[in-house]
Amino acid sequence: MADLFSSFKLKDISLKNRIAIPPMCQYMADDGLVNDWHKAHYATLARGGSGLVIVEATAVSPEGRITPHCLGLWNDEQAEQLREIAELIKSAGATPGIQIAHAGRKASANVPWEGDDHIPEHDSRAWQTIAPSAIEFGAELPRVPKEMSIDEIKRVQHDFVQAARRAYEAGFEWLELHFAHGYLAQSFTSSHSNLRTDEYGGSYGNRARFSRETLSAVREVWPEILPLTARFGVIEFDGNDEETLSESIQLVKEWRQLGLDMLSVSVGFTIPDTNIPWGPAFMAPIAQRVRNEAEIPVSSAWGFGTPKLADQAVRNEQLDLAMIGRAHLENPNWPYQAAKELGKDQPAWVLPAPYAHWLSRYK
Ligand code: FMN
Repeated sequence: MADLFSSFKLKDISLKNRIAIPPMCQYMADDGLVNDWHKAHYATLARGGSGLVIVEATAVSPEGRITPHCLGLWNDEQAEQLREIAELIKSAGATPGIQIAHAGRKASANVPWEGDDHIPEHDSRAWQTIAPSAIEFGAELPRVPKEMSIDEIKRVQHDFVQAARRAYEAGFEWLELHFAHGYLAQSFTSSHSNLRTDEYGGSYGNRARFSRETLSAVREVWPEILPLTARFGVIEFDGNDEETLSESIQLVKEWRQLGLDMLSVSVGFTIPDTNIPWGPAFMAPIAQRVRNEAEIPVSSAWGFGTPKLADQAVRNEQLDLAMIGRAHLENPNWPYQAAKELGKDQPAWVLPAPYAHWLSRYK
């Protein structure tokens, strides 16, 4: 039976344990470029002992950034600097992953600690947002996006492909497509945000076309031997949940046929008014259902930061990988804490030797 500290193999990549750090935006970049913040941050996280570190949502184009301070992968200079991050993660013993993203109608926002709201249109830092339909998210993101033309759809898909190619060339070994959280791909899928009448709207099959085509095109450039994963909001908690979940599972099956290797099961966040049942590990049964019905390995985040909960989710075959986010911000050596609490032999040795040696001495 697998547990949190069992290894996990996907394609040619073997993770040393089932602890993964999900993408977490730092909002610390300028012009999409890595700086000292990112180097220290990702090295610290990777040295903490998790098997996989996924670099934050990295925009495939300037207008795809959530805020002016998001990372980007739309040019070679950005890729060259991200190479250092991939190397830092790898040299610490973790697998370097990256999430590539387009924020759609949620783009052009202030960083969370400066409001998390849309930058006013007249502000020189703001830019035109794009989306499947000219419908605003609402709440703190009231800006009405421009409805994308077919040419714009093709251009963004091409941007995803180029970003994937650059991610590979920069040394990342695990790619996550951000198809979740109300950003561009998720907003194509949802009838809340997609009212198109062409082949990218209407039926669920049409609304899912954007993600299917993007995934297929990325698979062409992302090596077959490396994991291609996606994060997707399979449920909205808007009262229509059974229908959304079964449509989502159907779509995940199609993605699997197109070359998807694993799904990070998440929440839609397509509309502001929902009833999300926040609580420890609340996504575990939903992730398990996707795992069983779509027959694909899954990970999930949201409240697995207590070691026993994460371990149980793996032991109960609800998750193949447990994504541990904020608990790593609180304690970057969370895997050491988990190893101690779960009674693993020589727990300090989940950390690098210069820490592990001293932590296991003088007992
Ligand atoms: N989710 C993404 O898919 N991409 C992101 O870039 C991203 N940025 C985040 C930044 C921060 C600071 C936080 C706290 C969360 C972010 N999330 C993002 C969501 C996390 O990946 C994760 O789902 C969330 O923190 C819940 O997991 P946790 O309870 O273990 O923290």
